[in-house]
Amino acid sequence: MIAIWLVLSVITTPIAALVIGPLIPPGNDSVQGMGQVFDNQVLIAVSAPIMCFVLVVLVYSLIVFRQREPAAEGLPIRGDAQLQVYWLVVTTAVVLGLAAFGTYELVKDGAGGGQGPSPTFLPPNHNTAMPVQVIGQQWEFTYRYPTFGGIEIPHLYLPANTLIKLHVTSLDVIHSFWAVNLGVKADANPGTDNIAYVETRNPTKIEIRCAELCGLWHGYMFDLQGRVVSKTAFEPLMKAQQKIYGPVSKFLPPFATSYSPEPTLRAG
Ligand SMILES: [Cu+2]
Repeated sequence: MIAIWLVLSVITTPIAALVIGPLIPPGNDSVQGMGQVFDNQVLIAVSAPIMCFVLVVLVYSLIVFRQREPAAEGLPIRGDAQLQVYWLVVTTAVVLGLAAFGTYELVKDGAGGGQGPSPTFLPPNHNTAMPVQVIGQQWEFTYRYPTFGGIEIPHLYLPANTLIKLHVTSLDVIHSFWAVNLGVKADANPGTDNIAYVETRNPTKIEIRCAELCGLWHGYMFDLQGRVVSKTAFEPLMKAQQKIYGPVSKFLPPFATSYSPEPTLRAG
């Protein structure tokens, strides 16, 4: 049984890690996304031998312990001290090992999730990050750029190979900002500045969806027109956006970390 398990594991583990792992979202469009793909590869590589073991035991039991005559039973394993020790040692090692690995991966450079208004785990060079505010409301996200005159625009545009500091907030109910292929998912809470870091890579489309059931048209709260563009194309693109959306900026509240639709409650 162990021989069959070893052979199966040696065959399936590299296939799982190197072929199936990279097919699992989010893909490699951001540094955080790459980190998630790597994590998936590690998890699926660890899972493959466990899955093989379960299947081998199942098939072995079906064949060897099949009841041929009345009252025939398989080997009793209850009270088998050696088996219990193996079981405890292996499962403890796998679970604690993955917990340590997962914690390190989360802490390393931000795993693409929001960390609240004062993030504990900062990516290197976080001081150089470009701030972009994501504002959720029923039923769309808009994006505000404090470094481009505080304009607010309907699609997310980001420069390539740049660390972005996303300030995610909401005007009404709880939404969740999910930039699918960038590996970012951060809750958008009213009155809260939820910060998530993401480092873009090559120019690409951005798929954005709301990931929190937020009302009647939640299912339509998506946008496929966001773009990561080259650094040289980004400045002219934003200048053009400023031309279009700049004139209405005077009707917006001043840029703040969060907003209230109720003017008397409006946070500075
Ligand atoms: Cu929503």
